[in-house]
Amino acid sequence: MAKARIFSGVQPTGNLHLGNYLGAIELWLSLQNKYDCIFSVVDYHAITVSQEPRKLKESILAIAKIMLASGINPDQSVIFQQSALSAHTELAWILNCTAHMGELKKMTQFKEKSAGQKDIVSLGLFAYPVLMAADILLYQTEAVPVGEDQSQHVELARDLARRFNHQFGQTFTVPDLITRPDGARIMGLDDPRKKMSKSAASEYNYIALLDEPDKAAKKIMKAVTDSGQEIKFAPANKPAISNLLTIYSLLSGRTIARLEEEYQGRQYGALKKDLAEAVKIFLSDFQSRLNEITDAQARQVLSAGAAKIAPLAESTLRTAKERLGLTLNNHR
Ligand code: ATP
Ligand code: LTN
Repeated sequence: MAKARIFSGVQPTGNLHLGNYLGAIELWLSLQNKYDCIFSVVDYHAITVSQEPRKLKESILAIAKIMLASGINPDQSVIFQQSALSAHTELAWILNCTAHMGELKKMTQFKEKSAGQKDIVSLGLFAYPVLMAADILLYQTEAVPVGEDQSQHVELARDLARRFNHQFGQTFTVPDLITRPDGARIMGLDDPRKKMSKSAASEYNYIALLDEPDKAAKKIMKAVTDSGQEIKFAPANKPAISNLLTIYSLLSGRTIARLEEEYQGRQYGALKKDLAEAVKIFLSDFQSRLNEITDAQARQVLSAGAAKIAPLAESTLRTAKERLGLTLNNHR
């Protein structure tokens, strides 16, 4: 029996960090054997805010390499560059014409990102969730594994799919959302009330996957802590320590309850020191795998991936155009 299909994407912007890895990539790895997976380097999403062309080009390859080094197997799963397939922007335009301004104005990420750039906010940034819906719906995707911050966008993709199907006839699969069972949301090391983000103002906010391991260990040692002394998981009262416990638990495979027990009666410094060591080991292993992957390999994986899924994207786009009355002949 054919496996159900999942689709997800990462933007080639800045350095990927532990939040992206633990919140999204590790989730993808856990699903790789169960589903047919499509993972995209979503470069059209990246240009919704200004990008330096040379850096963008480097980042596209860098993300493909990170996916490979993380353990995404290109013989099993597809990795491709979004802008290689024009069906994404074509379907996005069609969906733009069914999406409502009001529902897009409610998107939390748009509100946050546009507040950060007061001068010029692109129309693309506003329409970003519709492009994301197009990415998902083109492949008749059954489920979308993402970090919890993206759930509102997946909900919009579901609404747009249902609306189109209802108005024009069955065209798109309505996708489910998959988030980590533990709902892990990794918070900033310098401000544990906001998510860890590569667009954060300070580099002490995040641990980048490409950080020099000793430097990353220093960032953990410098992370803000909460008042009090007890090492206890309580996100509302102790957001900083809870975040460190979450990261440590995910990296070490030990439950938070077990860590609380181990650190009972000990100081914050002891937890930080052990976590810093765990981060160092994780990054050293990860980076040595990454260094084995060449640019040529990454390019080859991206172009083979696009070639493999192009027929499915084109077929869904053709059906959507037919349903809308845009196709003048009967060729399928
Ligand atoms: P950023 O805000 O850091 O620029 P982003 O969320 O805008 O990142 P992507 O890099 O495309 O954009 O995100 C890739 C995946 O990583 C998404 O599934 C997202 O939900 C997840 N993710 C991003 N930050 C975190 C975090 N702090 N904790 C858990 N998951 C995260
Ligand atoms: N907006 C997502 C990236 C993304 C995506 C997608 C995720 C673009 N298209 C389709 C899942 C499915 C983000 O993580 N910032």
